[in-house]
Amino acid sequence: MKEESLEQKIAQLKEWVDASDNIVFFGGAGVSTESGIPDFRSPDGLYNQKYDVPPETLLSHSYYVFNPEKFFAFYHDKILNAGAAAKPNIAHLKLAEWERQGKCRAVVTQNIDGLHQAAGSKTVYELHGSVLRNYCEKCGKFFDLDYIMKSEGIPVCDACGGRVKPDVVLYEEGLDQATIRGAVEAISNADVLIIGGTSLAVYPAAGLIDYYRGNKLVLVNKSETPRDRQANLAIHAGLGEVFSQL
Ligand code: CNA
Repeated sequence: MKEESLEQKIAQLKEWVDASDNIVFFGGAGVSTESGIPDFRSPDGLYNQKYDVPPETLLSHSYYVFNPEKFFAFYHDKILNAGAAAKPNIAHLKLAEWERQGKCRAVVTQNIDGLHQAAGSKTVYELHGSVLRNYCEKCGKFFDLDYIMKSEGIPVCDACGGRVKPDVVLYEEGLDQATIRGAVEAISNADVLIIGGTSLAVYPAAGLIDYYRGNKLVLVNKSETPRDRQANLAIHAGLGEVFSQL
């Protein structure tokens, strides 16, 4: 059987989107690459740059605990500075518009950059937390991104001197249960599930798509993923190219 063209696939997606009032979007780092934030696994992503210590280790809980200076040097340089000037792109903006129109029920994201909320989305399940929130490990005081950006070395609480930890889920750490519950409920009740900009390699996050029960599972990703064959519609293209036609 001849495979449909990109135009035909986008037309099919547009038809499903136009007809639905219960779209859920599940996304990853590829959603923000067109805002200038590198992802992890693309050829120019963080994992393909050379480090003495692999990024999975640098961003792990034990590394954070035992090597905080090096952790924060990497975190500042590669995570915070990379996103400092980023603005929402067409995919973030379209999803927020669909929410305002009552079409998109939730965005479930593995991203930690806050760009969905910056675009105006309200129901966003941040599976891996957010760089915008930071808490003192000793007294729990909240600190915004600016505080961490301006800190040098290990950020410390101005009230008690405790170490301030980004509210980001590091490797070896568990996901927030309430966030998972919200995401599972949205995905299991969705009519159209659009998965975009994720290699679907990071668990347990990637496993949440198994809760989808419908027959309009759409995958929009530049490269192939282990779940392409499960999708009712798999589109291998950039999100900007696809979303600008919806
Ligand atoms: P990943 O493993 O780096 O995969 C990204 C996927 O997106 C790849 O398969 C790419 O082919 C694809 N892709 C890249 N650009 C585009 C584009 N413009 N259009 C369509 N597809 C594209 O990232 P995952 O999110 O799957 O991995 C999960 C990690 C990455 C999470 O823990 C995130 O916190 C973490 N991360 C987040 C950010 C961010 O918040 N912006 C940045 C880098 C990494």
